[in-house]
Amino acid sequence: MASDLFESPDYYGVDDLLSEEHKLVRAATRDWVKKEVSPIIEDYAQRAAFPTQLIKGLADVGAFGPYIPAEYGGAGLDQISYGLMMQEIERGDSGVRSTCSVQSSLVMFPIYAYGSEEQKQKFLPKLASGEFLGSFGLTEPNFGSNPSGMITNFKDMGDHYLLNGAKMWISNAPFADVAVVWAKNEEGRIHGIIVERGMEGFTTPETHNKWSLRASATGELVFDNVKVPKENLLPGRSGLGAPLSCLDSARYGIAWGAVGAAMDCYDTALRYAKERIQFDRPIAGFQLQQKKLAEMITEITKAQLMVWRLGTLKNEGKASTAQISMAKRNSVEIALKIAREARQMLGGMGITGDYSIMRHMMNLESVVTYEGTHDIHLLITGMDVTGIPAFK
Ligand code: TGC
Ligand code: FAD
Repeated sequence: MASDLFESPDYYGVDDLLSEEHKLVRAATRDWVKKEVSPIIEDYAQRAAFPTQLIKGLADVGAFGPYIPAEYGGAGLDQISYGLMMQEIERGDSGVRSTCSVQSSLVMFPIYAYGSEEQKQKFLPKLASGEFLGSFGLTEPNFGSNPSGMITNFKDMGDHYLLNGAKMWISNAPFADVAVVWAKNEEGRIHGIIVERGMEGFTTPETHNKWSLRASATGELVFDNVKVPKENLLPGRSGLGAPLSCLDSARYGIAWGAVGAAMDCYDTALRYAKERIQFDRPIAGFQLQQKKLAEMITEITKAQLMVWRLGTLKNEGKASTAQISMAKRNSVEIALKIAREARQMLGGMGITGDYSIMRHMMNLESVVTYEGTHDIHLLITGMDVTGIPAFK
């Protein structure tokens, strides 16, 4: 890939809404992405390889558990800092951001929010330092948008639980040391259970042939009579609301992250358009190209303001599931549209790995699907404004 010349667009002076700490966190993450992610990521994506060497650096910049208190190894930052980190990391690659979303919001968050003190002490510091990589198993082959139908289950065997079933499409699975798995007990109630690599009957086959998120490892979690110690059950919350509350946190990070991918595509297209000469003038001088750029910066500006406001609500403990859902849907939708338009602006060069745009575009096809599809998020907003669920 060409060298990383990224300059962040800020058309409405959103920077003025950030504290000095926010700006420092963003600058540190951006510098790290420019130095460690941009030079290698295209090669890893082309080879569909997971860049494990980034794990330590992600931990060092605080991207594993940014808002988890320092006593458990987290960075103890606020929600806007968390959002800015996800923005900068996804500016580099959605797959690298995925690794952080899963680790922070889908593994560390449920252990922090619903785990016992022993579970927190045992797992959180190692997850924060990157010594452990985690995954989150909710989706099953026959239950994606409708996780309440899951069939993965566990039985109480007296001194342990016996876990059976399978999860599919699980980020980090092939490399994960621990998995927070959602399964039904004998009464059909959903619980979170921590499964550790090495437990007999637990396997994590990798999912191949993805055209999207190629630098993120995806796999299955398969449980064949896995004996799980009773102390690995998350005691603090049960029911579908438990995993859905984790999704709130991860969707919030994605809402910021996708803006980062959009900013990278816009910045690349703007620079290219000013330099690329056709018909004896820069293509940036043609009205049709200016329309594309004008629409991109407008949508990026609206999304930047939306996620900033969502961050302030989240800091105050007031962000609702529906508000987070709207921001996740909007950011990913505008990012995908911007990636497609930006790719066209680069002509033939846009389809190559010399530029980041095509990789972002393909990655965003996963981002628009996971953590609730675009359509499911439309239905969440629809339910919120009408009071009538239209899922079933
Ligand atoms: P519904 O009846 O609406 O709710 C069931 C119970 O949960 C409560 N609840 C919540 N609680 C806390 N936080 C939330 N956000 C909550 N949303 C709902 C709700 O009050 C209810 O409680 P109770 O006490 O009445 O039982 O559930 P439903 O079955 O009708 O489903 C609603 C729907 C469709 C919105 C939900 O299932 C959904 O969001 N589906 C999408 C599935 C999804 O997003 N899967 C993501 C899997 S993880 C992933 O993709 C990771 S990718 C990570 C990466 O690589 O970055
Ligand atoms: P389906 O639910 O089968 O949906 C198919 C289509 O039907 C979609 O367009 C959907 O919008 C539509 N649809 C479904 N229900 C309705 C309805 N009621 N009304 C209208 N339209 C509807 N899951 C995890 O648990 N952990 C992970 O770490 C994880 N990582 C992932 C990584 C990648 C790369 C991908 C692609 C997925 C990942 N997922 C993960 C799974 C992801 O959350 C699901 O793919 C997603 O929730 C959609 O489920 P599905 O693929 O089964 O699609």
